[in-house]
Amino acid sequence: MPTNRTFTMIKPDAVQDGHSGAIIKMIEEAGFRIVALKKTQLTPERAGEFYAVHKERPFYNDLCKYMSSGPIVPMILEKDNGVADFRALIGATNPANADEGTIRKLFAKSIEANAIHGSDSDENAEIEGNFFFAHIEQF
Ligand code: IDP
Ligand code: MG
Repeated sequence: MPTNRTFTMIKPDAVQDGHSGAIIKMIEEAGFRIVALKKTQLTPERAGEFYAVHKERPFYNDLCKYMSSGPIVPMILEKDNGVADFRALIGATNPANADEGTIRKLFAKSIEANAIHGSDSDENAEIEGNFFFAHIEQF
């Protein structure tokens, strides 16, 4: 597979618990190059925009509240087969179902507070990366 980009963010629970460094280390050791990175915080409205695809789901309001509850660390990453390889590195949405050694197995607290996001397609990776980093001239 050619090199491609994915988008991730370390979620408020993992940042609050001081796991950002350990998670970034796992990401780099798995062969991802960090293209862009920052620490920021979403408003509930911005979180709602990011997760608009889930707005009919019962967990949507709670998710927006949780995702705006503290700082996050969004990143654009690059690697061969980046989207799929990153989903494998983070593990299943529900940490109870996540494989041993995955980021969610190690750091997630619950199906909602599950430590980290990973894009599900090349197309969404580009949209999500632009959501946070469109103002950067070159990345
Ligand atoms: P993903 O992050 O593994 O792609 P999605 O189904 O896209 O999972 O859901 C987006 C986020 O919404 C999840 O990462 C998690 O934080 C939250 N979420 C998903 N399903 C549930 C649920 O059943 N209850 C509460 N929160 C959920
Ligand atoms: Mg998803």
